[in-house]
Amino acid sequence: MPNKTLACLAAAAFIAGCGGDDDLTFATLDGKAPLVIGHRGASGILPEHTLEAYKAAIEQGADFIEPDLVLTKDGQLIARHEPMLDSTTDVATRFPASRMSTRMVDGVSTTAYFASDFTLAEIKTLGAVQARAGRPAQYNGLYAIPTLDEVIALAAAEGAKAGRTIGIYPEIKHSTFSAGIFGANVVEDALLAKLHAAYGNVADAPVFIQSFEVSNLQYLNTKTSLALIQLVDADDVKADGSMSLVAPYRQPYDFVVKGDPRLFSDLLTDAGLDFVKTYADGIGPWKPYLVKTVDDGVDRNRDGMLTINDRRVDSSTGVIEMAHRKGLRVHTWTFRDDASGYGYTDPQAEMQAYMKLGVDGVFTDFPATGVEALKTLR
Ligand SMILES: [Ca+2]
Ligand SMILES: [Ca+2]
Repeated sequence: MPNKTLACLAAAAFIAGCGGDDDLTFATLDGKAPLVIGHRGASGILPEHTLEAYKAAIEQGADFIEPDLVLTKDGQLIARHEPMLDSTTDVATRFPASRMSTRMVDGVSTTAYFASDFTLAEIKTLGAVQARAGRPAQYNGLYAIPTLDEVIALAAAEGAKAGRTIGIYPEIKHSTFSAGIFGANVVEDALLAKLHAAYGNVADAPVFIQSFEVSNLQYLNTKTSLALIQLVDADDVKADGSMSLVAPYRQPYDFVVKGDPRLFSDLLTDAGLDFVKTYADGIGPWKPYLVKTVDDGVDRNRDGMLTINDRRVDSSTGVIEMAHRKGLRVHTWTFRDDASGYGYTDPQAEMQAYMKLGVDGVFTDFPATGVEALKTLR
């Protein structure tokens, strides 16, 4: 091994210019470039969780596409961020209000059109709509809601076309809620049946399974060699830069049900990461968990107010380094061109800051920005 490479590997932090692009050394767990993960597809430009949005993410250069998954009434896995169809589809224009129901979703009483009350055939009559204000709305109603099978087929076909492997990063949404309707581990077993058929039951498949809950990942760990990622949430960042933990973003919901007092933040301590390591291959913390910020009195986004969004990112909180010492990957979220960057006004510079700290992957609604951030990282 050339000395130059050795010197690069020996450095604790990201090193630039170690012999050209091919030899760039990253502070990631495996030393490879961090993954750019198309969050709900290229959801910044097209309605989220549609084949069109995933295809756009691949065309923009994403390494992985991310389908969030819920079950239909007839037990089919479809890509939706919530078990409710209201905010991301035109269901209210196609079905009467009598098809709505009221259910407890992670402790919150919710009246909505639930995917679990509709067959796949019914859901296939819906059109996806843009969920976030300020994003292009001209595609509303044009694209169908895809099944997991269709997402897997798309990744394979587009990967073959592009000559590279396109991974998929499925998230099981609201596992406890789903178990209450369909039975314990029904959604987990349905997911594994699809993934094992498509990719095999192997650790190096281009697949990560993610969840905010813990027990379902522990269950999956007994059933699969596929990589598992523990997501770590919070509800907000306080004015002093510390994390705010308020229900339902205070604890994994299965912890709430079981009376386990641990908070999301407890999963990122030394002991918490040791615990996660017993069943998962990595963590997916919300990005403010990873960086220390300071208030230096500068109105960075020039809106006349000093808020959390103006704080300067100072350094790592140590979570990335501690996770890496334990052999855990760190994939963080969500990077958006059109939303608060917690200390950054340039979305590309923001992603680069996290890449330099050593994150193994970034979830972004704008994969092109992530690809460009990586390309110009020095
Ligand atoms: Ca997700
Ligand atoms: Ca400001």
